[in-house]
Order: sequence, then C-alpha cells, then structure tokens
Amino acid sequence: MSEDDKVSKIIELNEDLIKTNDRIAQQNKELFFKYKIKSFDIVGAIGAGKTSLLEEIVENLSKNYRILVINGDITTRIDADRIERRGARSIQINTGRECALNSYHISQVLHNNNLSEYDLVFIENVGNLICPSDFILGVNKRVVVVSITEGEWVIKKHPLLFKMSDIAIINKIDLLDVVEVNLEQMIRDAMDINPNLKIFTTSCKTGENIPSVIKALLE
Ligand SMILES: Nc1nc2c(ncn2[C@@H]2O[C@H](COP(=O)(O)OP(=O)(O)OP(=O)(O)O)[C@@H](O)[C@H]2O)c(=O)[nH]1
Ligand SMILES: [Mg+2]
Repeated sequence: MSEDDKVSKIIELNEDLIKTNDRIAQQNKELFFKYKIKSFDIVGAIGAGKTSLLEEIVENLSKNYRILVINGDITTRIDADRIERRGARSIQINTGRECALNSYHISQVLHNNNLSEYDLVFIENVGNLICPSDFILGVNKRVVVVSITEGEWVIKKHPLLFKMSDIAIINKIDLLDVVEVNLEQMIRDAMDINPNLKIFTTSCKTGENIPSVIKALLE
C-alpha cells in the first residue's frame, strides 16, 4: 500500500468512527427524550472549572430535581467524589488514553441505569478544548467552559467547540485583578464565532452569575 493509500485509509476510518458516534448519539437522544430527561455536555479546558460549576449546579438544584452526573476523566474518580459530596449520584468514566467521551460511553451508562429515576443528566467531558468537538453525545445542550487564567486568546484559538455549543461560560472572573485579560474582547470573540451563544462570565468562588447560568440551562 502506498503512503497516499494509507493516509486515505486513515481518513476513511475516522469518517466511519464519527458516523458511528453520530448514530449512537441519536439513540442516546431518543432515550433522553423518552424519559423526559434534560441533558447537558459540559466541555472545556483542563481546570477551567467544569466540576466546580457542577458542584454549584448540584447544590442549587438537587432539592427539586433528581440529578445524575457522568464525569469523564483520563483516570481517577476525584471529580465523581466531589459531586457525590454535594448530593447527586455520579458515575465516573475513565477513558484511559482517549481525550474525549464518545456517545458509546454514554449509551453504556444509559442502558445500565434506571433512567426513570432522573430528571437531569449532566456529563462532564474530559478536560480538552479540541477532541470533544468531533464526538457529539446526544444531549439537549452543550456548555463550553473556559477561564480567564487560560489567557485572553483561548476562545479565538479554539473556535470549533464554541461553534458547536449553546452556552459559553468564561469562569474565574474573581481573578480579573490579577490576571489582566480583556474580558469584553473574550466575549466579542465568542459572539463572532457563534452569534447564537448565550455567554456568561462567572466565578465559582463567589457564586457570581451562577444563578443566571442555571436559569439558562433549564430554559
Ligand atoms: N479563583 C477561582 N478558582 C476556581 C474557580 N472555579 C474553579 N476554580 C479552581 O480551579 C481549579 C480547577 O477547578 P475544577 O472545577 O476542578 O476544573 P475542571 O474543569 O473540572 O478540571 P478537570 O476536570 O481537571 O479538567 C480548582 O482548584 C478550583 O477550586 C473560580 O471561579 N475562581
Ligand atoms: Mg473536573
């Protein structure tokens, strides 16, 4: 096989993988619909505050909603334990060498749990601003989380996830005085990439704007 043939074989395999992922995502979507579950895929950079945000959400909503959180990570169940301490059931998926959750991971959870026990399912994807963009999971809303400590250009440099999300969160605004970023510019960058995005600037430390995020999730 020539080098060109090998490259086109790899491209073909990737396309098959994405098609299969899309097909299983559609099945996940149908299951969420059948059980009247609102579902969310939380994507974003390593350490941007995905689990911290989920801790706040669970704390706020667990009195009125039955919540399942699926935490994706390369290894450990640190995030799942953090969520369970706030009062929601959490399932950790360790992806090993894979840098994103895929729809098959989620379908395994959906088929092995009693979905009539839940109103809301939150999926924390593996911390990564690139890999999750190819792998939709079949959820209602995708939420992308970045923080100001990743630098002013983080949004501009990773347009794809912002294009494919419904809500964008720029977190850690309590650190604005020490991390001198142009927040207005970050918001403009996100709007330029996807004018339909709902954009929130938040702090999981002070709780600033978290209630508005929760309202937007449930709309
Ligand atoms: N100052 C400040 N720190 C925050 C905020 N949100 C999260 N952190 C801190 O940032 C660190 C990472 O937060 P996590 O919530 O674990 O981030 P994550 O996106 O879940 O990280 P991974 O799952 O490892 O990708 C922790 O030390 C948090 O306490 C915030 O709004 N302000
Ligand atoms: Mg986390």
